[in-house]
Parts: sequence; C-alpha cells; structure tokens
Amino acid sequence: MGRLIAISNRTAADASARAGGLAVAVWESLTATGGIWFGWSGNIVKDTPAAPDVFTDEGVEFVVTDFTEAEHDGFYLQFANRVIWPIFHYRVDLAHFGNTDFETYAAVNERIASLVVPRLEKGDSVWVHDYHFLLMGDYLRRGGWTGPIGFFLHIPFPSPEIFKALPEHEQIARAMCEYSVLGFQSETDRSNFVRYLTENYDAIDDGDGWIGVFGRRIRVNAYPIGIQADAFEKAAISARAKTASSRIGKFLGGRQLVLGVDRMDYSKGLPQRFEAVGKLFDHFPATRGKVSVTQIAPPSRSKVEEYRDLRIQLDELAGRINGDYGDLDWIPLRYLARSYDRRELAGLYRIARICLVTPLRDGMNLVAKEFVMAQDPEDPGVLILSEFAGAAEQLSDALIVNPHDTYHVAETIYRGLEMSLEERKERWGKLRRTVVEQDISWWRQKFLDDLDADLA
Ligand code: GDG
Repeated sequence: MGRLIAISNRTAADASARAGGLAVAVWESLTATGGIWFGWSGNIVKDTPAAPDVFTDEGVEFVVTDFTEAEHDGFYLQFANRVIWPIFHYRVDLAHFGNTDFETYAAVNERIASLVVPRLEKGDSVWVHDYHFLLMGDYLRRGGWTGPIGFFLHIPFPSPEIFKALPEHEQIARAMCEYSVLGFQSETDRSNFVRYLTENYDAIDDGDGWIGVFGRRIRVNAYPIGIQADAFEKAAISARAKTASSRIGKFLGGRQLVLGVDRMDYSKGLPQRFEAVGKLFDHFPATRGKVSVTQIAPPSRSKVEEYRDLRIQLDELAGRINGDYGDLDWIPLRYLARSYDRRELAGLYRIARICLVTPLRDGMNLVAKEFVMAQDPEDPGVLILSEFAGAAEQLSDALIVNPHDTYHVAETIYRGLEMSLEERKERWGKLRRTVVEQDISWWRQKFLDDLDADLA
C-alpha cells in the first residue's frame, strides 16, 4: 500500500491525544505506511486563517488549519454538533436548523479538501473520518482526485425516516456516494443507509458489500471499531490503576461498585440510567446500603446548552435518590463531572461489579470494550449493555437491555449483583475473546484492505 492520507476534525498532533481509539488507529496506520494527517489545529482566529501549520512527527506529516470564529460556530458548533449529531442519534427534537450553517459546513469541507488535493500523489489512499466531513469525498473528486477515498462514520446512521428530517439529506447522501468505501459501525447503520438509497434512488444492493447507485459502484460495509485490547489489559494492572482502585475502595467500604463512564451527552442515556438506579433501590430493598453507584461524566465542550439542561436533570435525580435512601455513611449514587486518566479509569472498571453502558444510541461505545479488558479473570464483573449501542451486535454475552425500560434495567442490575461467579466467568470469557480478536488493529486492517482493493 502507498501513503495513507487521513482527514479528521481532531488530529493526534498533540502526543497526549494519541491515547484514545480513533487517534491510536490512525496514528498506527500513518507511522506504518507513512502519510499525512489533515485536520483542525484546535485554534480559533478572528477572520482569515493563516496558511496551515505543517510539521512532521515520527515520520508523520501533519497539516492543520485554524478555524475562523464563523467556521468554528457554523461548521463545528452548529451544523456538526447541533444538526448532524442529534439527528444521527435519532433526536430530531434537539436539532437546531440555522439558515446558513450548512453553507458554512460545506465551505469548511471544501476548504480542507483544497489543502489536501495539491498534496496527493498517485498511489495514495485517503481515509476520511466522521460526521464533520460527510462532504469531503465530493470536494476531493471535484478537485480532480480519482484515487481511493474511504470514509468511516463513528456515530450511528439513522433510519431513513429520521435521516430525511435533515433538509440537505439528498445533497449529503449524494456526496457520501462519492467515497469508494463507506464504513459504518454496525449492520444496523449499514442497512439504514442502504435502505435510504434503495427506497429513494433505486440503488441496487449486490448483497456482497457492493452498492450500485447514482451511476457508480461503492463498497458499503460495517467495520465495528475496536480498542487496543492488550494495552488496556495492561493499564488495568498498572500502579496508577491500583491507586485509583484503592482510593475508591475506601469510599466503597466493602459495598459493591456499579460504575458508569460516559461523556456527558444526551445520547448516553444518563437520566434514564439514574431513574433505573432509583428503581433498583425502590424495588430491591436488599441492595440498600450494599451498593454504590458512581457515574464518571466528563463535560462535553461542544454542546454547552444541552449540557446545562442535562446537569439540571441529573442533579435533580441524584438529589432525590440520595435524599430518599442515603445514610450517614452511604451515598447511593454520585456522579463526578470531571475526567480521569485512562489508567485510573481502568482501575475503576476492574473493581466494579457492574458496568452500566446504557446509551439511547451509540455508534459503538468503547467503554463497554474497555470494561471487558480491565477485568480480573478470577472475579470478573458484569457488563450491562444497551441494545442501541453498536457494541451490542458483537457483545451479545453481556446482559442486554432497553435503556428506556428503566424497571428492566433495575432488575438487570439486581441480576448482575446476584450472578454466580461461574456465570460471570463464562460470559466474560466470551466477551473477552471478541474484544481481543476484533481489536483496533483488526478494524484498521479490515477497512484498509477494502480500500486497497479499490486500488487494484
Ligand atoms: C464516538 C462515538 C464510538 C471517557 N471518560 C474519560 C475518558 N473517556 C473515554 C473512554 C472511551 C472514550 O472516552 C469514549 O468513547 P465512546 O465510544 O464510549 O464514546 P464517544 O466519545 O461518544 O465516541 C462512539 C467512538 O466514537 C469510536 O468510534 O464508539 O459510539 O459516539 O475511550 O474511556 N477517557 C479519559 N478520562 C475520562 O474521564 N482519559
């Protein structure tokens, strides 16, 4: 394979950003094959951005550009995060349709494409990431690039009925069909996209991953993203992890830990999760005083208003539950609106009896996979997983729940608390096998193999 050219809103130009899923996968690919990573510098300037910042780190070239205030607002805060994000997570009610935001979104896609095209060489493969750059393929083609372009969507793709709420749905779908390979997290997302194309544009699904539409043939597949399984397993027994386990151990005082870890976002189903915890204490009195629920919820920077509303809801729910059930020496439910080092998180996962991963919609959900890798093989915890997370397609040995059915979630928490060591080990063993086999390198290779096939 020739050089890889990656495009994503955030890059891993800052080495500390190379710890998470996407950044690791892209970074590993770029260091292996050589290549360039295009994206946003993270800086905002008043008007016209200067020429992009170009530098090389460990053989990887970075080309990053500042955004103007208008671009940051219209492209990033508005269209990407207040139109596409809610709609793709099935929350049409939360979408804010501005008059000019789509134009700004398109203009930023076009501007970044114009930085990419002159730097492309024959034999390169381009890999575009996520919902910020749905139109990128189209602009690269208009700029004259005829080589392979892959696109991977990290968030869900909604059912056609929901997607059509987006006024620009046709323009976006046509642009997406300019990619050579279109990757989704799950079969559900893939089939939503294909159904949209067949119902509206007479697309032909060849059934082998190829779609014929708009006079072109494109490869459309599910490529469920994985984690760096071995590294996470090690992180869970690091000194930093052990310190975190023992710190929370003091707080628990022998009680069982039920843990949640999510960016504070409405897609993660936190109010419903808190309601389920309330029902646990309401209906399963044996758990009172015996279980502590801790939710780690670092704030999202991109959705300020929604975040404020969510906080109010969570404060109210936690206040009621703790008021009703708390005691001098017991806080039933607490949430910590801050972030922790990933080794500390690994330590928390390891001592949790239950991890609650109950998003209302999620492309994949990496927390579920990290929890699995962090477990003690001799005493593994139980994963409770939403059927609406992409991860549920792979992790069917978790306890699968509908996050809206809060009584059932409460019952399932109780079931997890009561589960025999034998059943916990059996379920965990199967989950672990999947997470190890379908890790981040497997995902990258599966995608890049398909992209390479387009070169042949
Ligand atoms: C998008 C899609 C898809 C969380 N709190 C802390 C922290 N985290 C880390 C977790 C995990 C990551 O953030 C969250 O990943 P998720 O997959 O759960 O969710 P999104 O951020 O919404 O990611 C999602 C993903 O892209 C990849 O394609 O799975 O569906 O929405 O790794 O551990 N990390 C640290 N401190 C925290 O407090 N260090």
